[in-house]
Parts: sequence; C-alpha cells; structure tokens
Amino acid sequence: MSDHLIPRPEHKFTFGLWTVGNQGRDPFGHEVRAPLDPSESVRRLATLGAYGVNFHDDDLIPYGSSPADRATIIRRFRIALDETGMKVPMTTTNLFSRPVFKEGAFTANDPNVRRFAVRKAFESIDLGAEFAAQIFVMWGGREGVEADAAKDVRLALDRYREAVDLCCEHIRDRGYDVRIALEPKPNEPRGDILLPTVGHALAFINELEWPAMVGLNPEFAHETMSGLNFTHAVAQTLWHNKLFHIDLNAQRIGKFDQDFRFGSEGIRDAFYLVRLLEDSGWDGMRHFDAHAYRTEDADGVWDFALGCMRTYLILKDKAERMRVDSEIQDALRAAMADQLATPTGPLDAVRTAVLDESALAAQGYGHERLDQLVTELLLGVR
Ligand code: GLT
Ligand code: MN
Ligand code: MN
Repeated sequence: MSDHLIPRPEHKFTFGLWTVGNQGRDPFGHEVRAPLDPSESVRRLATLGAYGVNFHDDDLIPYGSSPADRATIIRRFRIALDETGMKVPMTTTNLFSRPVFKEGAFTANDPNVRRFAVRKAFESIDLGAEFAAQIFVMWGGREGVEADAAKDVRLALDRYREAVDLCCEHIRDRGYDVRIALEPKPNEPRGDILLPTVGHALAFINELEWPAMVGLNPEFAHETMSGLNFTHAVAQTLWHNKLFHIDLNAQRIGKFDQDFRFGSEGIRDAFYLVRLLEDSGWDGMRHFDAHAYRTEDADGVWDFALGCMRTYLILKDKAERMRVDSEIQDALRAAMADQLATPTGPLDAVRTAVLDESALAAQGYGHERLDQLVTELLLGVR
C-alpha cells in the first residue's frame, strides 16, 4: 500500500462504537456477530490508524448499570484510550431504542416522556464532557409520527426547540466547551421524521435561543434516501458555517437505510464529497456512521473499517490529481467554472452592460468533455 493511502491519526478518521459494534440485526433477522467490547474496538481501530471513537451513552454504559459498574466501565475504557492515544471527539444519546420513546422523545406528546428524554440527554452531555468530547450529536430517530391526526407538527417543533434550548442551557450552566450538531433524516424508524433534511434543520436553527451553539451533522445516507445531492447539502451547510460534524457512509436512492461502507455505492458522489471537504479546508472529523454487511464475521468488520478510510484517502488523492491535471483544468476554464466567483453586480453594471442574448445562448460549456475526463480519472486511466 503506498504510504499516503495508509490511514493515520492526522487524517481524523473516527467510528462510532455502534458502527464496528453492529451485530448485523435487521428487521427480519437476528444478530450474526458477537458483541464487541468497547475497549477492543478502541484498540483495533487504533491499530488501523483511526483518530478516535464516538458513542451513545448506552453504547458505553449499558442502560440501567449501577454507579459502581459505570465507574468500572469508564475506568477500563479510559485505559484503552490512554494506551492507544485515541480520542472521543463526539458523543450522542440513545433516544430511540427504549420502549418509553415509542411515541417520541423531545417531541413526545406526554410532557413526562419529554422530561425523561431531556434528562437522559443532559446525562449523556455530562458523560461526553468527562471524555472532553466537543460535539454532541442529536439524531431524533423517534421524533415523528405515522398517524398524522395524533400530532400537531407546529407544536412538536415548539417542543423540539425547547428541548434543544434546554440542552444548550445545561451546557452553558455547566461551563462545557460543547456544541450541538443536529442530524437530519427523512424516515426510518418513523414513517416520517421531523427535521427530515439539511434544509429543514438549517431553518430550525434560526429559531433557537442560542443558534451559534447549534449546527449540523449531515449524513451521506440520509440526504441520499430523499434523492437529494449530499455534496450540495454539505456545501450549503459549510456556506452557512454550520458544518459541525459529518456522518460518512454509502446509500442507494430508494433503498432501506443501508449505512454501507463509505464509497461502496455512489463512488462518484463520494468523490465529489471528499473533494469538497478537502478543498474547503474542513478540519473536523471524518466520521464513519456505517456498518459491515450482515454477511461478515468478526474479521470482516475490520476489513469494512479499513475500507472506509482507504477509499476516503484514494478519493482525496484523486481530488489532488484533478487539481493538477492540465486537461481537466483546461476543461474547467471552458466551462467557465472560475467565472462564478465574479460578482454579478454592481447595480449600474447590471443596468448598463451591453448583452448579446443570442451570442450568450450560443455558447457551449464543454460539460461532456469535462465529465468524461473526471470519469476517466476516477476509473484510473488518467
Ligand atoms: C443511529 C442512526 C445514525 C445516528 C446515530 C447517532 S444512531 O445509528 O442511524 O444515523 O447518527 O444517534
Ligand atoms: Mn444512517
Ligand atoms: Mn448518522
């Protein structure tokens, strides 16, 4: 393997404990892999060159653990982190597995269910702070409804806003250095989930009490499930300065929530995403929220994890080649890609410019040539 394709901590690759720990259960079938000890995940990922791990409260500390068990688990986990140098950049809360959340968590109709959910989030924020995690992800998997008669969405959004504001207040009150990243998803497990896309979530942030504390954790699979262009969604998130974290994986439009190995589907979409992240100077984590195919045994999980990181690095290498490929650069000039940076105004220029509509309409932009050149680069013949 050439050196620059070997994952290293400076590449900032991270995995959720729930990703490599995924046991392959699906709505139709049982687990196919044994549970993985979190410390073992830390050690294996460190050996592969990852930077860190992320977790839900319940991934690390099984729900209902006694305070003594909690302390032992945290001690063992910290030893694994210290021995390997692995970090915990992000944590999150499981507000979707337990039966109490079947009607919703932050947006449940019952105020006591909401209080239970918000308090679980507070405890999870505290746990993240113990590991110096600076990003707290909120994925509202149960914030939705199937029977539309049962929920007034405008009121549900009031309660969603209230819950996020309460979490911000808790963070400020405790003096933590933590920012919140909302993760949109259109459906699964609910028929319809609130804040279904990046666009919905960006608009929601403007209504919060402390909008500067809240940004997004967009996921490749989730925008793709809606048939949207994930790279465009991330570009707009960056444009609003709201990219706080990112979930990388692979997904085909129109399928169930697949969470496949990064780049295993839609390689060209994955390429444009990597190019965007690298060109933008994104200095956050490259987090993989994906899992191994259900066909895999314990070893296959590590093939999966290495594959995610290696594909990212290969695509990063392709993006660099694209930047120095003179034919591609020439085709980009023909497409006037550089001209988009030229402002349209000022007002007077718009009013007085001499514009020949037929000449403008007659221009060709050479996209066929450009796209074929990029395709050939990706296919490895350039
Ligand atoms: C769950 C979901 C993911 C979220 C995780 C964070 S949990 O696996 O499918 O997209 O990022 O809560
Ligand atoms: Mn997902
Ligand atoms: Mn995710």
